[in-house]
Amino acid sequence: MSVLKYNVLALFILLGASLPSAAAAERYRFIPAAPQQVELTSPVPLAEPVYRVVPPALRARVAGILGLESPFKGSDVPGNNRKSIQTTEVFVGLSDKIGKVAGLDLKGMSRLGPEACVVTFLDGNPSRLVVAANSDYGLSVALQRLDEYVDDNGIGRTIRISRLLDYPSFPIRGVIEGFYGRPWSERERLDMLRFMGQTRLNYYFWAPKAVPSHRDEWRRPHSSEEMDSFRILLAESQSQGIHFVYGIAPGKSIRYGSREDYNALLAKVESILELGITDIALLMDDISQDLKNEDDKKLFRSLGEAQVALTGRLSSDLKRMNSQARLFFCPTKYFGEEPEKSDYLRTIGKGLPANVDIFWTGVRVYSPSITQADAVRIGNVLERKPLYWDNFPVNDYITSRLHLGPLFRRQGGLEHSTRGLVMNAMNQPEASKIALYTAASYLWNSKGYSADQAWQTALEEIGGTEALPFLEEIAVRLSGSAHWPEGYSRDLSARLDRLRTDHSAGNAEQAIFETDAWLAHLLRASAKLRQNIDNRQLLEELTPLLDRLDNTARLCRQALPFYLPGGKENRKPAAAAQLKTDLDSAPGTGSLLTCPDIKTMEAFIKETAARFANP
Ligand code: LTM
Repeated sequence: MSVLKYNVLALFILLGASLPSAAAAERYRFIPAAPQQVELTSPVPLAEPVYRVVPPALRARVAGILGLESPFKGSDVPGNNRKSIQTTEVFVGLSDKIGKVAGLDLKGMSRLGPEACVVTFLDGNPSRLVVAANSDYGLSVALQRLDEYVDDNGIGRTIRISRLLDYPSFPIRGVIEGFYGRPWSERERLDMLRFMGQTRLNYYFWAPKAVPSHRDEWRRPHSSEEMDSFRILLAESQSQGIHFVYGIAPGKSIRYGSREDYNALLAKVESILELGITDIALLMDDISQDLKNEDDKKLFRSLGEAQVALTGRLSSDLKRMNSQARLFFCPTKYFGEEPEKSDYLRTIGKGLPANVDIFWTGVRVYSPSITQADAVRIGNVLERKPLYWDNFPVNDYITSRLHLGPLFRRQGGLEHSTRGLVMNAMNQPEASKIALYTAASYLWNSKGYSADQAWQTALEEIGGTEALPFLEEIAVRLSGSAHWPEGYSRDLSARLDRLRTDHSAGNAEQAIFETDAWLAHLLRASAKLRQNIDNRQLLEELTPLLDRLDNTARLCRQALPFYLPGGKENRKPAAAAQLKTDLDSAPGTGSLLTCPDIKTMEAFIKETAARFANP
């Protein structure tokens, strides 16, 4: 009897609450990362399966991967044939049960968290296959992995692993609809939940700043349409194995000492609990750092004290109303390099109940990197591991740019010092999926994460294979941000600089020729993307920026001949002035916070017009 020895990755945080059941394992399409541990072998033939233990709900799925059960069930085989008929005994189920039935020590599994699973041969013997997990969700992961590593060549099945151990790096792998501006529609939310289920993201936070009943008019009860929508979203979340978290942001106007305000808040949250939503987030970001209300100033010494009192009370009332209820909290100060210097944060850390998760965006609002050192530092102040509200790929502060690059510079192993990461998305849900896919990959296996690899897969999964090379090129051009400074090449500025220098020396032909070819290539990529992309929603979201990119690239090409030596016929002042007129009349021009290449082109067109319109 072999005892599995696990390389347990430091301490694992068990989720406080039970997982929603992953009802339809079949629905999950991919795990966006490599397994935590896998021992690959050359393909081992699998004989016809004999199912010893398989939960009824999973039988069809297991048979789909390993084949229908053999009619010869081991000891049932008639004596003479006994040796000649090979079967593979298959054990599938929850770890404690399988441990007992198969005589396998799976106790170490519990330290790997509720989503952990193992696929292994018993005693290294390929005729006995064990697939075990700590939960239904873990079983759906295990079967997906099995499917990945079992091949059917038409004659028989083979398996390419001798042992696999898998579990997500982070217990909380989330998406927050926590941005300003246009909220997602119900259809978009449902679609996002399905995508999250597919990519193993497991927490969705409903917190759209622009929805009045979430923030500005938080006292107002939800309309019946809103309640119906929550029901629908909750049902989809549950079927995808996702925790649906309801956010409420009363901070702009709440009077912390007011019984009336507290009751309004509690009534609102109670109505949500009644729907079956048990995860609640109290969000106090982007409000005054000081107490404003005169009565509050008399009752509390600071904003921190007032929020501690409110959160403590809400937390215990929630628990009283529903023992499964959990609370998340976003503090008013939620980023910084020296958190220990903040009295407010120390008050929050000391005062909030230990089971309340507290958000932190990192050293900045948009943190270019998140390291273990930062996490430990804020963790010491908050007296618990922080939960990162990662402001990527959100673009509400820079609406004429899309963040289409991968997640970068989140340290491998960060899970040892944090509860998880919750990604704040863009107003464009479909375009967000590129970054979210890469985040899902990091969150599943932080140490094995390759931004580039995950990004390539994301582009292909989301845009389709045909569009891949064009989407990649356009993503690079349309992105560029603190998160992805290396994402866009500085090709264009360098080319235009050379063109200016060569123009002064009277020999800009080559630079003009090369820049024109570069712009033509860009325009071709844009056209090819439009032709080849099969994701219509993504195209719709990209179109305003693609139009702007195309328009500026065309005008930029028209500007180039002005720099030809001696080409007076190309330097008609009216034509130069027209460039500026055409640029100004194009939709979107002027919003400065756009992607770098568009900015560079717009500046060049204006410069050309100014230079040649009044010779
Ligand atoms: O980041 C937090 C905690 N709050 C807000 C978000 O709602 C907003 O979407 C982002 C990006 O602009 N910045 C914030 O400060």
